[in-house]
Formats: sequence, structure tokens, C-alpha cells
Amino acid sequence: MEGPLKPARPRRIVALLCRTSDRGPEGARGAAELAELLDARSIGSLSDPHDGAFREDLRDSHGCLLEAGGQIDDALDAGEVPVLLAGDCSIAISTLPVIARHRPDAHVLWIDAHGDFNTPATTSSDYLGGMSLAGACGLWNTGFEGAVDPARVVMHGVRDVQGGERVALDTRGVHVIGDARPLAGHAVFVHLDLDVLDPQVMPARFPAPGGLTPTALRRLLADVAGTCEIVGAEVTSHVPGHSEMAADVIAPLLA
Ligand SMILES: [Mn+2]
Repeated sequence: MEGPLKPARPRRIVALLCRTSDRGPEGARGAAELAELLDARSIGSLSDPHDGAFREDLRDSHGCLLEAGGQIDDALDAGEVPVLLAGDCSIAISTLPVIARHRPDAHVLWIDAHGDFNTPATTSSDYLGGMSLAGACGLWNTGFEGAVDPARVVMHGVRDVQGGERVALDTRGVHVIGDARPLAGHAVFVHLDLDVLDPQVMPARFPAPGGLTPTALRRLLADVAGTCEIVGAEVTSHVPGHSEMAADVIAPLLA
């Protein structure tokens, strides 16, 4: 395995500001703010958030989703480790299939309050972001090529899951981990929705009480970074005004 003894590959941190299925302005603004603190580039432009139906958002954000996957693709081609900051989890629709193509050996560590494992058949909110992981795993047709094997997905911190979503997670073999040990020695792509933190420390558009503390999340990421090969990461739902804390939490991914 590639391990911590090898020199770290350079990180390519990019904030993507365009809208996918953002229902509020805070996510994209939060990505821009975090990028500024990290001295990283922002690309794309802010647009008005709104409550879109998933089919409309999927159609209207096609260019933004292409850009998200393209950023991952370019960084991997250049031998760098992509770290994509974005407002909304819908980017996973295009980013995870790119990871699966470049690194079929990689596991996806899904750190999020939500499973995002709904399909058009099970969604009650018609929210694209809540269907993003299921789409990336090929459970429904997003129009993007390729898919992640759900059995290579491991979840941490997920605590808000609907009935039909729960059934799909169980039958498709998605694993849940309490700490980093099961991933040791593996290649890992990290999806981090900061709403995994408790809403008292990181406000959330879809708050789920009982979340992680920043200390616990940072420890998990440090354990993953210390025992796994990080092939890339995406960080969503950073709310403006919490950059110092967020940057400290994700520091292990950037080292
Ligand atoms: Mn979430």
C-alpha cells in the first residue's frame, strides 16, 4: 500500500461556487469563505438558490456537475489529491464515478448526517442532494457514466435516514463504521458533509441533532489520513462564519 512513509502528494483545493441543488445561499458562500482562508481558488459563479425539483436541478446543473467531476479528473491526472469544496452534496453524482474510474480500489467514506441514498422512487422531498449517493452508485440514472459499487461505501455519522432509503442501504451492502480501523491500509475518497457535526456547532439546512463534535470529527480524519491513502476529498455545507473551526477539522485531509 501507499502509506504515510511516502511523501504526501500535493493537494489541489478548489471551491466550486455554481449551484447544483442548493436550497439556500449559505453553502456556496461557505465554500468561498473556506477557500479564501485556505488560500485556494474558487471557480464558477454564485447563483440564486431555490427549492428545485430533482429533475430540474439535474438538468439545470449539468454544467456544474460536469465541472465538479472534471476538477477531480484533472487533479488525479496530474498526480495530485483533489479537495473540492462545494455547497451541496449533489456534486457526488459526478465526482464519485470519476473516482471509481481512476481508482476502482478506493473506498468511499461517506461522512454526513444523511445517507443521500434516496431514489426517484423513494424520495419524499424531491431533493437532488438527498439522492446523490444513490445516483453515484447507479441505483438510478443520473445521465453520468460510471458508478461506485455500494459495497465499497462506508458511512460514519449518518443518523437521518428515511424508510425506503434504509432498505436500499441495507440491501446494497453499504457499511457503517464507528472509527477508522476497518479502513486501515486502504485507499479512501472522503465525502464530508459538515452537517455531520452537531447543528449546535455547525448550523445546517437539514439539521439532524446528535451530531459529532469538531474534536471527534478531526480525530476520525486524522486516523484516516494516518492509516489510509487519501485519494481525494469533497467538503460540503460549510456555513459562513465557521471557517476557522472547519479548517481545523479538515486539516488532516490537507496535510
Ligand atoms: Mn447531509
